[in-house]
Amino acid sequence: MKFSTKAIHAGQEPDPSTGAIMTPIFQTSTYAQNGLGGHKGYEYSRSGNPTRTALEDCIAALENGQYGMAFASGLAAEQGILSLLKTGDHMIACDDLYGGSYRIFERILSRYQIETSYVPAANVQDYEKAIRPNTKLIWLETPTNPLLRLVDIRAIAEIAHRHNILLVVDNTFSSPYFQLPLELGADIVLHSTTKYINGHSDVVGGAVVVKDQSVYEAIKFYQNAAGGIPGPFDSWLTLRGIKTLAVRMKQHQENAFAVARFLSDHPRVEKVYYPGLPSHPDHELAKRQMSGFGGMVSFTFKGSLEDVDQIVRRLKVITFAESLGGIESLLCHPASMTHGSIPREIREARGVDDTLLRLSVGIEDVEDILNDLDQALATRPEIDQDIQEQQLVHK
Ligand code: P1T
Repeated sequence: MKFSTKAIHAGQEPDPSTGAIMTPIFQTSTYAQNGLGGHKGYEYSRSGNPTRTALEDCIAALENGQYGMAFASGLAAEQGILSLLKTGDHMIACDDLYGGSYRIFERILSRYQIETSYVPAANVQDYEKAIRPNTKLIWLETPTNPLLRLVDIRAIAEIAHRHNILLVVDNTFSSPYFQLPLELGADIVLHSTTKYINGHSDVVGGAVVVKDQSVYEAIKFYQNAAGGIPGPFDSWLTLRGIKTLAVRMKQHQENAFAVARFLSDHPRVEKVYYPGLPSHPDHELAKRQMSGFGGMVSFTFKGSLEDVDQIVRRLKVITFAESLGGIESLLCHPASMTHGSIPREIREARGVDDTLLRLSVGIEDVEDILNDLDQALATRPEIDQDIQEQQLVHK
């Protein structure tokens, strides 16, 4: 089956008891057992729930993996993967990544003497140099959050496997529609399903997809033992969102391209980060490794922190908010929001400074998004003049 067909049908047979086309919301915590050991595959909804199973099977099919596991959030899914580590292990991560992932590595894993080394995201050789005898995982985000650098999954997988290390790829930013890390050699794929997979900004969730049975069993054990699972209704909403993933991603990308070109020509914009632009340092890798460039565009502008406040207050169509991947356009200020948990010196050394803005380009009419950006980015004298003219008209 091809992508859209899987998104609509994988894991989702009509309900055998009623013929319902849509997977029912099995809003139950437990299941009747017919005598000792006499259950029909489900005993208790922390361990398994049919609505969640449909979601897990669908995401696994979309990632071309064998096993899917759904979690209560992207970070809960990360914890599931990190449960593969034990005290004294070492991990390598790309240096540009979601601030919450950094916070788990630095504030939670460190309590168990699990150390993380960070390497510049795009520098393949640096990953190999960072390997130690106790390195157990390499953790990539690609494209990275928020600078949209790309990491060569195939090259890093080759390095990881030569050293018996598992490769994790956080595929949240591209979604399986544009990138299939397991096909490129990754062992574990991670999603914040809160983002493109669900796509409607009404659920917080996460997912892990793997190929190998023993890795599956270890993470599955943790999922049940620690209990960070999504409820049936959130699983159902996410399944419903997935059905339109392909059409949404095409439109996100079309709009993002228009936004990236518009910003590149805007006098107030300093630098635009979008892997689809030929000027992007990883554009050639993006063409090789992805089947599209996604819907995220980051940029820096000429100005200061005070100007950020002014710009975001002027927005009318785009909303100033954390998160990404929903149908609506969201603008975020990583330094104070998504990456606020990374100490300033480290964050700025990695390129996330006060004038960086990250736009999750939605699927509204693109002219409305461009006009909104244009009026929000207008320099002060122009705005002042507009206001004066409006006042004159009203007089
Ligand atoms: O928010 P949650 O569902 O727990 O997902 C965490 C997460 C994991 N990986 C990536 C790449 C992410 O971007 C996130 C969450 N990110 C945001 C909330 C954000 O605005 O960047």
